[in-house]
Amino acid sequence: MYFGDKWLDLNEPHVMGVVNVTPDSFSDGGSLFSSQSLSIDAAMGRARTMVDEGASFLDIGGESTRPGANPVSVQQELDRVIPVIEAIRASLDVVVSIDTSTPEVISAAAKAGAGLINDVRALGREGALQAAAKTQLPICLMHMQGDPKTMQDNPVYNCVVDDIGSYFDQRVDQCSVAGITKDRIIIDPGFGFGKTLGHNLQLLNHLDVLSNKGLPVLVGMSRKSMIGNVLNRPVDERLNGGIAVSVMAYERGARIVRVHDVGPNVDALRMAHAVIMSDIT
Ligand code: PT1
Repeated sequence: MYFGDKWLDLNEPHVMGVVNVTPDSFSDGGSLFSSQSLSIDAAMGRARTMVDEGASFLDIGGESTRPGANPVSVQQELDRVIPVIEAIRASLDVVVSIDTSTPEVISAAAKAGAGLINDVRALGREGALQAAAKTQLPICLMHMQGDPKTMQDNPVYNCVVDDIGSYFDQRVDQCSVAGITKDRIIIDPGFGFGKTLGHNLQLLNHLDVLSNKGLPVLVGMSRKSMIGNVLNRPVDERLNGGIAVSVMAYERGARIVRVHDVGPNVDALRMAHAVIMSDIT
């Protein structure tokens, strides 16, 4: 699949490194900020390390969407993400993914050189489908039940795997009407977005159902509460559990894994890939 000017073979596993440019990130608590203002140098240092460790994508997000997070203004989001996208494009060989739901940010990020649009609201905001269609870029559609503020208040599904499968069938049709063809769509079940622990574990165990739709699958479980709740560990002690679920997702067909700890995940997935490919002569 082409991500702007860069082609990546999605038969192989790829790691997407998270670069949070929000002061209220769940995993690093805004470590790229000093006195509320974003340090481009700090963000670039983080970005360069992730590329050296083998990241194929860097995901740049200016709005925190973790459970309970507050909304941000369009201007704030633009001010946070655009300078970072430009700096990465100027010096690193990596696909820049823009983690946004805002039409203005989709357009500006594409102009600044982003190669993938990653939207946790699956282009559900007014004008987002049209803005994304215009960029001609691939889109990652993520499933979320409800909105970040309230999504963890008693989420309910008939069958979480089938419900999310049907959701993507519908959403892909709506994208097609807006001019976004299937060959540009990646799907993501949205771990932790309006799902209980049981829902998240079942989704991972049956991820093959989603992979079998013929669309590439991306997953994000790194440091999330689904790991914390099983292991009873705080956010900075979830790497080992994270590696386990990354490999399991890859075995069940996921091809892009969105993580904070790039190096360990790259090693784990390269190893898993070597094993899975061993019968092919
Ligand atoms: C994700 C994702 C994302 N996750 C994509 N984009 C976040 N495509 C941001 C918790 O339960 O999975 N896929 N962008 C981060 N969101 C969360 C959600 C962080 C839940 C933490 C939790 O701890």
